[in-house]
Amino acid sequence: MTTVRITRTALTRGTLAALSGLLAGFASLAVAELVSAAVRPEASPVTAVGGAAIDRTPAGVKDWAIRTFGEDDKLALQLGIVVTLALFALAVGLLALRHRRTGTAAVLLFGVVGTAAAASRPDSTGLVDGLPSLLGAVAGGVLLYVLIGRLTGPRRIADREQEGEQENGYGGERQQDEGGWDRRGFLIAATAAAAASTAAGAVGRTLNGRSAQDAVASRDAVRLPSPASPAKPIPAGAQPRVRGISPFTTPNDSFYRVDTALVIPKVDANSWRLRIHGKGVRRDLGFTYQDLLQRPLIEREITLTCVSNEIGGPYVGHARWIGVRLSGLLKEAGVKPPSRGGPADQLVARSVDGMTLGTPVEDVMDGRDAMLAVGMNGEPLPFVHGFPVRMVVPGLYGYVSACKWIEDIELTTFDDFDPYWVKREWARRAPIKTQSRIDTPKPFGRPEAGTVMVAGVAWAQHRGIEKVEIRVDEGPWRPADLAEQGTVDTWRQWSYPWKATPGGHTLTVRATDGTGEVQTEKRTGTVPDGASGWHSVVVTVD
Ligand SMILES: Nc1nc2c(c(=O)[nH]1)N[C@H]1C(S)=C(S)[C@@H](COP(=O)(O)O)O[C@H]1N2
Ligand SMILES: [Mo]
Repeated sequence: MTTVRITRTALTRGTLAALSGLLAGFASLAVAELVSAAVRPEASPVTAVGGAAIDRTPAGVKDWAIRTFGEDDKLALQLGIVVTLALFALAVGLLALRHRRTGTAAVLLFGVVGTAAAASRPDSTGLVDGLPSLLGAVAGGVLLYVLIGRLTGPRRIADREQEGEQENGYGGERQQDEGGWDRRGFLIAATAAAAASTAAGAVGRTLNGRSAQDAVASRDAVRLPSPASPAKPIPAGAQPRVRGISPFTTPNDSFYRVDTALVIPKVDANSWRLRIHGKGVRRDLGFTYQDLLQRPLIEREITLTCVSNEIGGPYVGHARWIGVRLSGLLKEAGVKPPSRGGPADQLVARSVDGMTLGTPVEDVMDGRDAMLAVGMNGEPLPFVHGFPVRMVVPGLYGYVSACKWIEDIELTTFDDFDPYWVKREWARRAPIKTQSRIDTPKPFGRPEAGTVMVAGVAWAQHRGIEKVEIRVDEGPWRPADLAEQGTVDTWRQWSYPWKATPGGHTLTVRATDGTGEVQTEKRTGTVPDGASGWHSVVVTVD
């Protein structure tokens, strides 16, 4: 009987200690969230540690994460961090039951990790960024110390208390009086801590949300001027009427998103500034958002593609962009492309979240419609797509051209500076490879025998698409019907009425770009400069 009681008490205390650890972890995060409202939302520990983790993720793993979790990759990462933290917190609670000081020190150690991560983020505003993690850890450490104190009394009293337990059952008044295994005290302290932490976390969340309100208001106030140079209208024949094919224009809310931002930057357009400076710049230039809107704007149809897009993958989208021609601004700053003797061959764009992207100066100034975009499909840029201003350069993968939340343009050389992705195994220069994708039928689809419409998209931005061909099983290549071309900077839709016969079949597509080059069959992965190979779909015809 006694043995059973003791075991049960030990078990309960162990459970409560683990719970204390969890509670301390929760309190740490909640206090950190509250403090981050006074610093900046990005300084909260999960965001900071997550950001640091993203930066240290090898290209292959990042690619795997994008493949596996898609655009939920960041959610998956944050969940991963929280689950890991929770497991550690449980362990630290148990440790603290045996060694109260060591357990408390472990909590503080986590705080140091968070503090270091936050303070060393590329967009960090300095040591203050470490404050949320630091104060959070102190709060968690103190809480753990106090809670464990309730669970452990001087040994003798603890022993006596176990006897008391036998007489009294659980939660007897006496235990508290003896100051030992203070169950009621523990429960009161734990409940209070849980309530206070929830409140602190909620207030922090709300305040962090509020700091974005100015940015939201500034976006709501934007009226995009009509462009001085409108886009060539999309030909009516650019969009074949085939069910299951991607729409020519991708709506903003379904446009793919790829970036490293755990918290989407909410930039107030009223305080936004852009600087242009660096090698070969005769005079530094600075612009406000209004400065840009007052310039003659160009409007262009441009298809964007991510280098992480696999064969047949979804990271490609088309939009109509409005913005300021970048070459014009560069010329005003006195910049010359290398072909005309300019000393800078790389343009490095920096975003408010510390991202750097490097673009060949030659490409930006060769007459293509490289722009600082302010509008996407008729509205100000959505926050996820870079409000207030982003770069768009036709023909180059996003990671070497499409800087979102841009705030700085520096002219430099490829020798002198490696931007973010280049430091992570990706190529310095990355023109978009010719690609084609079967949108319909879907892989492992079961179309009925008869005429089946095979259709999809092909892209080779800035070269254009000249031909798309389809192959059924190992049969001959046959030309697909090409929809009208938007421009060389847009993708092109195609369709092919296939006389489908019952059984399993493999459909394969390949495109030929505007220079006459046929899309290569050679399969390569996305690292370092984009995937190549043909897209195939296997179907069973009923
Ligand atoms: N600031 C910032 N800009 C960025 C990125 C980023 O991580 N941070 N990712 C780039 C990449 S890899 C791509 S493919 C495009 C994607 O733009 P989208 O999310 O608007 O589709 O943005 C580019 N611009
Ligand atoms: Mo990308």
